[in-house]
Amino acid sequence: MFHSKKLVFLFIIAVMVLSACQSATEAPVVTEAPVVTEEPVAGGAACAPNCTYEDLVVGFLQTGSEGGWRAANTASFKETAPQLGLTLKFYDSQNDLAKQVAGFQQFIQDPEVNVIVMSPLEVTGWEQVLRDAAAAGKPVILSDRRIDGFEDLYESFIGADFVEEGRKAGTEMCKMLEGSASKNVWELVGNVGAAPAIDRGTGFRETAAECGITVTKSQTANWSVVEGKQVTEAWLKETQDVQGIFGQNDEMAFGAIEALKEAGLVPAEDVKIISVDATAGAFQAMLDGTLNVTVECNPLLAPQVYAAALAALNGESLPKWIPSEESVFFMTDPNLESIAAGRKY
Ligand code: GYE
Repeated sequence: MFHSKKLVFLFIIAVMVLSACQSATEAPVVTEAPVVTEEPVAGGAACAPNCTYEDLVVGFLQTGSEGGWRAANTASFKETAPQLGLTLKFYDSQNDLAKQVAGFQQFIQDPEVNVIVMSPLEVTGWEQVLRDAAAAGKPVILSDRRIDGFEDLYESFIGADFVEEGRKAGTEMCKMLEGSASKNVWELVGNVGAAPAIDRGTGFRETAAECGITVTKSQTANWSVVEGKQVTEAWLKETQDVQGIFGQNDEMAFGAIEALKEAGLVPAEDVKIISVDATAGAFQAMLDGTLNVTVECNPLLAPQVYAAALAALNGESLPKWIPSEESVFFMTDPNLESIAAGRKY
């Protein structure tokens, strides 16, 4: 009995991890509905424990449309829903927390929606709506970004280990600044209060400290090229004593690259640059020789998230965190061109 339950559980995890590994370069994988366990715990839905994707109506609260990563993430949800046969209600929070909370309340009230999926703009501010969703019998799945606490009020978080992404960036910056007389690094940070902004900074400082790197400047640039450029320009007016720039996403690093060029510095040579996301734009910048390293953050999360949403609708228990599989890519990789050609985003 215990043995077969464990097998079913491991099967669900295997499906989710597999879809994560394959998704970076291929079309979203259509995953099979999870197998029902022998003693299912009935979910709130009338069809549980035998709900199928056709029964699933997902209310998805997206952050907004702030860049390449987000566009790929949104496309993953919009493309995969019709492939699986589920109904998607998509809400664009326009990077406004109040709008995202209002959208959450709308989905609680919407009689058609039976599972709520959210990419939280910030790590706090969710207690009340999570309690209201629980009272309404609507399971909640977190996609892409975690929140602080209240694990008992959502089914699962599917997304990256942002601290580990930061650690990877710190480790690579150490390697590039080896032997450098000074190791001053500037950090372009994501929107204040967002999990990737907080965690990537934590992870970067952890490994960067091991080789004596000092983060001498750090400021939000809200994931944007324009603000990434403006912030870097302002810093360059103060000093050019910088050996590395850590852009918490590709777009902010692109802005820094432009600012360095206009200041007469050579990006990726005079100043080493590392970004996070590994979007197509980052591969182009590496092929152009202006970006040294990009740490992947996988946006193609929809197959895993929808599989988890269906499992939740059927009242099955899920691991609280399902991390996505990710790599690191280098300007110096001899196969960079063919790697770039094979990527979906
Ligand atoms: O790194 C950034 C986007 O939440 C992981 O949000 C995501 C981040 C991603 O704006 O480009």
